[in-house]
Amino acid sequence: MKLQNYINGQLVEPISQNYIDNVNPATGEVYSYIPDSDERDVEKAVQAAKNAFKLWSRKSAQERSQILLNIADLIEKNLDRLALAETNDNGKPLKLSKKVDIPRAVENFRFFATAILHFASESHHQPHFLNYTTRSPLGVVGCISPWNLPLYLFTWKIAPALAAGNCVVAKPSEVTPMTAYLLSELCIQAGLPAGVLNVVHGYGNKVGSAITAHSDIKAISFTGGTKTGQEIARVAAPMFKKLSLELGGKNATLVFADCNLERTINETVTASFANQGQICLCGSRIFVERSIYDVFVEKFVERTKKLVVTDPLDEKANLGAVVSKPHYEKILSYIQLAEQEGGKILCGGTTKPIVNERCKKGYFVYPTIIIGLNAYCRTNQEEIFGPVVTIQPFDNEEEAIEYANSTQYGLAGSIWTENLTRAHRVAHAIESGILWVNCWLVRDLRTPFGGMKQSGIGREGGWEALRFFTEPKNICIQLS
Ligand code: TXE
Repeated sequence: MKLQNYINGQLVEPISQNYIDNVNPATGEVYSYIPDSDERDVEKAVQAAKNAFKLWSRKSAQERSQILLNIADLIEKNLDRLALAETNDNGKPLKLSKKVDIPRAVENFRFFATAILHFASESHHQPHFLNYTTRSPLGVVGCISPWNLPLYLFTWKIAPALAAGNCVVAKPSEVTPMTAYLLSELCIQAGLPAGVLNVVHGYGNKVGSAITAHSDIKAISFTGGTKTGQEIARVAAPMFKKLSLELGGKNATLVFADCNLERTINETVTASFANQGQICLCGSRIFVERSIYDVFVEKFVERTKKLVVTDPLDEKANLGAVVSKPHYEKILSYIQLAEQEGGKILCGGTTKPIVNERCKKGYFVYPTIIIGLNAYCRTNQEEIFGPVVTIQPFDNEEEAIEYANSTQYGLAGSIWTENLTRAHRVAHAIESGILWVNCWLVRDLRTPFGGMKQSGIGREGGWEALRFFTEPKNICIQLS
């Protein structure tokens, strides 16, 4: 199967006529081909988006909302097909695609399709003057998304951009392009006018960089690696583009002796290994108060060993394959590094799980738990982005906070304690954009989402997203 770009309302071949192999990571087999597009395809997409902007930006919020709701309905109708496509592309368990990824894509469209109906701007009164602020769409914007939550994160960007009246040139990850392609088909069915959304497939250093560098693209919303984010900022900042960068993380899980231990074990195992640990919010460094360290480690290992790593199509799978061969190799290299740094592997490691005949060439990694490392070694400082966690003891709250804040990242974290005062105190002290207390990955789409330090700039979600995708203009009128 050959995927196509979606430009000016049409599904089209890349100008180069070249294609990239698309591999199913659970089987290691090539199963489709992705357009190897370049700056010429991006140029066509930008021109289409510029033309469409005149019409789309003048539509009422209700009209735009209705079309986005149509898209949401079509994603919902095609849930099974999209979930299977996501799993074949990404390696994640099918039940996860069905329960989380595709429903969230529906929610993203519904949330922003309705949010725009309530989006209002401010006015500020002075004795003889009235200020009012308008918020207009920016024009053409670029959305670049990663492979870990493909349709989920793709729609998290394009839905607010479109709702606010922008036209979009979007690039899904070349590692997981399938559901963005299927979405293009659904957008045509939903009656999205030609050119409003354009999806250009291909490599980051060709398509992604052409989007970033294009002078008619007014803003870039990006999720991906910190290095890529730096490169995008380097090119876009001198052009004064608006930037929203959601980058890597090395999130801390802080477990205090006064936590509800059973619940904490249950939830922190999920926080460690969900989606094979390939969620930017996963807790990859666990710090446990020394008095419960041994019992925590024992129970955590026991629970982790019950997780089933198998064919993602199997209902029993808790973990499927990791996303690609290079990523598989990266994860294994970090497990080896951890051993070189003096870490002790309590379960998992570099041994390849035997899955089944279909998946004998797939990229599977057992959930891996490492102890015996200090908080400052490379294993505990660099983002691994796989099913690998470390566990370390701490002696007091100050030490726990210091460890949590010791990395260059500041995306998310979780705190486990029954002491409410401590929960607030520690949450305030941690340098992260998102903190959960006695829970993990509870998402309310109205809340600001994003990180500090090297985890990025800007926030997504709710009004933050709609403000990002609009330009405010203040008008001041003399009243008397
Ligand atoms: O991401 P890239 P990669 C982290 C994770 C992972 C590492 C690298 O640690 O191991 O990043 O992953 C596009 N200009 N995260 O290499 O390359 C690319 O085509 C413009 C964290 O896969 O950043 C894709 O569409 N775009 C993370 C998108 O950027 C460029 C999720 C992300 O890919 C580009 C994924 C360029 N020069 C990885 N180069 C999270 N925050 O959730 C690449 N791209």
